[in-house]
Amino acid sequence: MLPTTLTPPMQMNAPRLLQLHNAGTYAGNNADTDTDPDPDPDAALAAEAAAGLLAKPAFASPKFFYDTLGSRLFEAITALEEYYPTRTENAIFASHGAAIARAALARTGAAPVLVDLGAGSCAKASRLFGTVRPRRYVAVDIAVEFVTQALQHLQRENPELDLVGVGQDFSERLQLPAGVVDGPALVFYPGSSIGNFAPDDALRLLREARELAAGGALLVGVDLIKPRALLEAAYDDALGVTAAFNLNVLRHLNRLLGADFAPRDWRHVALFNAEASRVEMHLEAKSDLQVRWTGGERSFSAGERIHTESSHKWTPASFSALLRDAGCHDIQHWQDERGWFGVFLAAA
Ligand code: AVI
Repeated sequence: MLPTTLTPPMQMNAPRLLQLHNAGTYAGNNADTDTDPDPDPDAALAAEAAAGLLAKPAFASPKFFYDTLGSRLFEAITALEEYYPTRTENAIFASHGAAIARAALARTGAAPVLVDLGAGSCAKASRLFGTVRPRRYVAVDIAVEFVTQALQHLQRENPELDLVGVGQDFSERLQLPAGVVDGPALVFYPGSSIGNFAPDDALRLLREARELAAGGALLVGVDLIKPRALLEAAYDDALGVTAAFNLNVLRHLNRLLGADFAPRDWRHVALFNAEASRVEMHLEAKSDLQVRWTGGERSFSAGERIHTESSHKWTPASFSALLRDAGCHDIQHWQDERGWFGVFLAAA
């Protein structure tokens, strides 16, 4: 896949979009960029999805939540009364944003490169522009079109700011094109998305983020352990929005694999697995059934499940230990009054 250089009219600067599956070389404004093209990303995704369906127990990667409808359903989840993480993280930044920015700059030095992992609409990171004053903003997201639109909008609002978009699935490996980060960086990973990684994978990602930040800092939003009832309600809301978000994976798999899942035959299950310190989401077959897709099939017995997501919950002590294992130091965190969510800052 070739990189795309965007040049919207009537602007001094245009955001650069580097569409990568593997890291290439960043060669400056409006330059062509080498990439290591993935021959057929859809075929690779389909193979990954089919392997998960054939596994025992079956699983589907959480990345299959986020097609267009799934992304909208996730936006809706963040507005639900039961889903506290987004609201609580926003409140922490509203109360402590200036202190967080000061502490971040004490670790990175003035005008760091701000790298936003899973940037989406870029809304959370752009709230840091006024206090962190980055010299470049790098938005990394698998959803290339979405992030492109967000960057074009941001460039109109911030015509002088150097903006770069990188289309990358960093769940496998975080490695940006050489030259994008050319000095101390503040790597920002909000929203408790780090919780969607198993602890070993979270450690791997934090190590890669620390290497990227080199002499800078990491700023990570983390959901904290709390009573089971609160956790389970957050992932099984009364309106059924999270159930729709989970069931939508089946529609996505139908499209991707040519499968014949009937969402009505499945039920949404969310439970807190205290031993593993994670909320799990599953899709459970309501009856014995057979699913077929191009090149494969599988029968599911009533009650059999497809594991679709794990959302790990941490304590301030356990997440600080993870950051230290990743090679970080000078760790500080801010949390809300109830201790439901933490924003962690660590020198890289
Ligand atoms: C994106 N991620 C942090 C969300 C979470 O809470 O684990 C995804 C989500 N799944 C169900 N509701 C929200």
